[in-house]
Amino acid sequence: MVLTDTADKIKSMEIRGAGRIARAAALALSEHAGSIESTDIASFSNEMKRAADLIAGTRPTAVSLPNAVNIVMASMAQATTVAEAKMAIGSKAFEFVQSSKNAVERIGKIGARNIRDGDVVLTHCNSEAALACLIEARRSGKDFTVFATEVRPRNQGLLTIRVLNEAGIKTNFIVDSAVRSFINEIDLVITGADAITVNGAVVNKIGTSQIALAAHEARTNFIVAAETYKFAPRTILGEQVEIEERPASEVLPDEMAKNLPYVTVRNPVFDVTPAEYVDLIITESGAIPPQMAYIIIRDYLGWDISEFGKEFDIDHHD
Ligand code: RUB
Repeated sequence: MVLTDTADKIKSMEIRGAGRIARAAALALSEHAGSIESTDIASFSNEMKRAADLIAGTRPTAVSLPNAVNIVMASMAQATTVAEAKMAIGSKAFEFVQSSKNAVERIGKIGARNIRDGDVVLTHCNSEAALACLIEARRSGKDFTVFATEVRPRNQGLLTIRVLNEAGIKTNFIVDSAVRSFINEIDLVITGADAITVNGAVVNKIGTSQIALAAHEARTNFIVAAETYKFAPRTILGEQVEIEERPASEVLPDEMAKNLPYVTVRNPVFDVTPAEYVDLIITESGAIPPQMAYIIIRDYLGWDISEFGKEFDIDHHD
């Protein structure tokens, strides 16, 4: 079953990275819609709501996931028959996947302009959007060097160095704790994002905020490459982005942990970088300062402050 299979793959991180997760979720919903046999629109939409909740609940931090689910689910709002609903969901999911891929490509083009010949660029984790900027800069003939971190405990840095190597980009691979030792050699830091809040804070792989702090201290530019569907509309309502904490066994093997009864492993896998440490956010709609995050949420995701009213049933008086 595609839905549960995709949900399991997202949970186990076989499918990972905020953009890939969002695209996989959209496609899984579309395939699930196609597999529903009922011709009753009410039971069809109940089943789709169950599917949407299941897939949206697989990982809590990447806001691209609920955003993709909401975009796909909203497409069936006007459908009066199951056939119409299936058609709407299928074409919206396809459109989302296409626009997501186009967004990454566009971000690459915009982001590459920030990389100069001879630069030394540091990246953390494995972000398609950040890598798109590096690959496009290389493709356009720029000669630069990258530092890529290891990314404990899941070693996403190994994925990154393979991609960089394939693109013929000279890369130094370092352990996460070596960042500050090298920061004075770095001209630019570029990372991806799992979520961007209304106040421009960037939620990304654990360790990102330490890197941003080191970059800030060294006056090194720190830029973030993120599609507009990574912006978190519900932060307008004061909601926090939940930081996922994954199993202790990712950090310390169970057989070692069981002999250390006083030791508790903590494994938060994302952290929050405040807007003050972010110089620029590259989206497919252009490069913006983090302080403009609200504009993206309002103009590109269609969420306005007036949503407050709807959410809390507040009467608006003119
Ligand atoms: C991945 C991660 C990436 C963002 C952006 O974490 O933090 O930097 O998701 O990636 P995980 P992309 O490996 O835990 O999913 O630009 O590919 O969407």
